[in-house]
Amino acid sequence: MTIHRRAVLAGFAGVAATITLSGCGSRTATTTTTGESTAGSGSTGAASGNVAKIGFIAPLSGGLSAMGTGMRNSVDLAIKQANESGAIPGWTLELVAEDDQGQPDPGRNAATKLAGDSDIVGVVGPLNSSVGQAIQPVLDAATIALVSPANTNPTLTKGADLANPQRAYASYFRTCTTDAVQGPFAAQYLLDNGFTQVATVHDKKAYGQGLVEAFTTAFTEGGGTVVAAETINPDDKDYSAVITKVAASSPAALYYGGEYPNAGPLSQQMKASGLNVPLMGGDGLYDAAYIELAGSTSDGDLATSVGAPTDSLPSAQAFVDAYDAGGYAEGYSAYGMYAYDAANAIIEALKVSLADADAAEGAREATVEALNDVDFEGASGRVAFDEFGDSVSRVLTVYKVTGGEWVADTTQDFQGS
Ligand code: ABU
Repeated sequence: MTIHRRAVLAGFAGVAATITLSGCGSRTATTTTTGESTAGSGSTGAASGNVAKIGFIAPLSGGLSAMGTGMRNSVDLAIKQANESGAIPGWTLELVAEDDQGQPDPGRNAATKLAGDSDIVGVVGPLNSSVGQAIQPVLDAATIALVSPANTNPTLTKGADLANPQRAYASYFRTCTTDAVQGPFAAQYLLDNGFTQVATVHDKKAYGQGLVEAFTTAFTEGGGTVVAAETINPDDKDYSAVITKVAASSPAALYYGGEYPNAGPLSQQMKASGLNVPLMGGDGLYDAAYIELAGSTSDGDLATSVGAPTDSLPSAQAFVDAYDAGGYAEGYSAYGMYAYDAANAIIEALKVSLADADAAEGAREATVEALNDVDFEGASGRVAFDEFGDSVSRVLTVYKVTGGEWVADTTQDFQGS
């Protein structure tokens, strides 16, 4: 697929995810959801020598596990491939995966546990920006590189004052683009398609609130009107009060900041109450689980997500084929490709930092430094980081629920903000 402005894509079906990890192939460590490292069987191509561990933190249980398990499997695949190819002579890589349940406190505990393991040389994760905020200081204090495939809140790299950006943590990088791009991309899509009166709702979390703020700024600057601005709580199940308030403003669409465990039921309850307008959100909605929760009335709902569709992206085909051959029980989901690229970014850095190292712990600082210079063609495209640790990619896709599946509508290298 060629990425171009206003490209129209068809035929993409969202990837369903189920629960259990399927071990496959090599000696590379895989993990339980409690974070205990367990060795698989078979050949690694690097069976002797030193061990260096790559940590992983994401939701492996709870409502967001459909995304987290796909991320974990994709990191597992990158590590297995590195071991099988002998990517780092004299070293075997192992994966230690921890479950953050999508919450800051378990995430912080996971980061503390990983920081205490002297073999850990880098960490992939987390999914949630609010968890990223919690674990950044823990891993930075231990000089451990953290590469997120999925955190999209811009403050994680540029600090709280986005008008005067300063790199927040030297050890933090991400392979996805940010909500400073995603919010305006969604605003432009709605304006281009005649939706000029829009209500917003967010879940008060770092990701949801930040995404709605970025959307609102671009939408109003583009000539749109936000006719209602409401919030929910992440633990809410009944959205009737907020739907009543939003409906009174007669929006043409509702823009939601948050993730699918809330967004799916919100869509379902909106439509059931008679508010039959599209719900649009960001990457936190882009999973088959959203459609399962929202039900049959979700046709026409919209989500943006980072990058081009994995299953039709030529650069991702080797990843998709290897993932399928790996026998994983869960789909790679929205962030598998980005997690795979994040793990390979760390592995590229380790080729430098472990070359002359005697022990993994001594290579932590050099791994962080080497990540600044990483530049390679990954599954998602070019993988490299700017002076803030952000991905150089600004590619995004709009997906629309069509016939009960996510179908790619527009992929764009968005330069609009
Ligand atoms: N961007 C993925 C959704 C979660 C988050 O950033 O918090």
